[in-house]
Amino acid sequence: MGIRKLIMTTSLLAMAVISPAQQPAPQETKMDHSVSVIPQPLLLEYTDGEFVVEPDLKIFVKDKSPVAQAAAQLLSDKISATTGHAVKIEHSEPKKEVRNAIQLLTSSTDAALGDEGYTVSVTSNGIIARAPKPAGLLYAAETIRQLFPPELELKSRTGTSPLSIPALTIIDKPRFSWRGCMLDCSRHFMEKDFIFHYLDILAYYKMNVFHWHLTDDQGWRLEIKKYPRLTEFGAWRQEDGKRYGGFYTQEDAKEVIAYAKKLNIRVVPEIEMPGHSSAAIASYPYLSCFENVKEVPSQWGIERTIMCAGKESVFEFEENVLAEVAALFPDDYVHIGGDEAPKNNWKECPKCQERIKSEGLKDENELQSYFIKRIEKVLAKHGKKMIGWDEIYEGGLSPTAIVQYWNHDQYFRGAIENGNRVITSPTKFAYFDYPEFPDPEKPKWMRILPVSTVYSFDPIIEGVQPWQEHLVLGGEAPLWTERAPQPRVEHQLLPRLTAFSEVLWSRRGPKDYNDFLKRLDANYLRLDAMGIKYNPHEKENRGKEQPAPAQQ
Ligand code: TNX
Repeated sequence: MGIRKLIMTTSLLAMAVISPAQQPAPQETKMDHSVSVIPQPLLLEYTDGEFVVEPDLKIFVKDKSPVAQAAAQLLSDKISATTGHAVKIEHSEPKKEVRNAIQLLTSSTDAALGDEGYTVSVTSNGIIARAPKPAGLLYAAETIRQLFPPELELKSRTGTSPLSIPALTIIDKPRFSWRGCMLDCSRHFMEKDFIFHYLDILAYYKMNVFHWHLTDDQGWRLEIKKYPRLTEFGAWRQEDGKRYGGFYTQEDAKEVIAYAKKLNIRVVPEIEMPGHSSAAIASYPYLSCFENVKEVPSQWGIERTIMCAGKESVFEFEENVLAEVAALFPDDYVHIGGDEAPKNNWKECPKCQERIKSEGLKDENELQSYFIKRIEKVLAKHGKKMIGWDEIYEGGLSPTAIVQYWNHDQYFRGAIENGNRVITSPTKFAYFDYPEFPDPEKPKWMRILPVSTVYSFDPIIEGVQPWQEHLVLGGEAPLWTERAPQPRVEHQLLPRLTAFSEVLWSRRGPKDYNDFLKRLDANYLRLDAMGIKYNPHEKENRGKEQPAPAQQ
């Protein structure tokens, strides 16, 4: 790096580490080309010249971690496919200055970039990415992918023009550490290869949490060795007179976890309780109060029958299931659902009423809180932290539970006031099962959620005080799949994920939706090249969106 660039990089870095509120807008002084990156990097500055890939391009990566290696492999695969020349990966740092190289370095970087930050410097000599941690190198690689022309994303070579990138410097790091997408694999089973593809898309937009909704009323999807009927019976339902469903073996789950790990994505499994549990109850009817559910439901909605909170055998079941889940999933977090649990049965069940009495509880809401708190202790024994949907607030919240806010503003506020940590997923801004534009095939109760509304979201919701901001871990976009079987998932996810990723990654402050749209247009070309079937409505109906609702 020349001295001028070094000085510039150092001063950019100094700007990058000052607090977000003080940061000036990203500088994009156009030279002869321009690039479009989503999510928007913290700082991007063009310099002189351009880097042109030549046939003997090499990638250097010394760091042996799976994430750093995956970053190198990703670039090698893409550039090799597009240019038709195999790009070699050297597992070392070059001894002296090299030409025509991409270097991915974890040495001599600024620790202020944090666990996921990185810098990229493109000159006519090549590309140098630096990051304190391997995750930063992966995000540098994902950014570099977007610096190249869209042809990079084609599966095979089509053109003969050389690949090039304008000379520039990027300094980047995320605003939030929790950047998630949930995929409901219960309402519709998603094949393992599709999950890999979904993870690739998440990583492309620098998302780092895959919340895997594995159980619900309409199907139990994870093999549990102690309870084989959960998947022999509970993973299947009748649809159009046919047996329909599927499940993941524990080996499948391990493959998904390993694949995600290379992409710096944590996998948070969700095992629903005490509601949304009909598939488990149909497999083992003793789990309910009245043993009256014997079939896996094939209709949507909120089921009245939930797990019994009076029987010890139910807690024994959950303990055994969670022991296998905790052993399988290495991440610190497990999601236990906790949403939409109608209390009708509990009101009538002698065992539940007995529990209310013996534990000195006021009502069924406190019984739910008793249930959830007991489960949290089970998870803690396995070293896991518990996440639940915002209804876990009802009847009393434990101080250590993490609340996923989706629908109840008062529970979000209450949780923050209590000092609980929160993940934001409000239906108004983050529900990717809702339609982007009016769609007669979707139920009327679903709001319309256009890209512009997603873009207007801020996880630091109005009213959160500066001293409470650290409690907001970030956000997640839930993709429920009652109306989105596998072939429809890309359509629900994109382009809204582009906006959501920018909400979670990019700097705080006034947003420029028009600038985002310009970058989105460039991004559509990449998605086209990847063959992704995103929803075309935004592109075709731009400007006709409904205005965004108030944050609360
Ligand atoms: C509510 S969000 C649910 C899901 C449905 C979804 C449909 C939440 C915690 N529960 O069971 O699939 O609405 O939008």
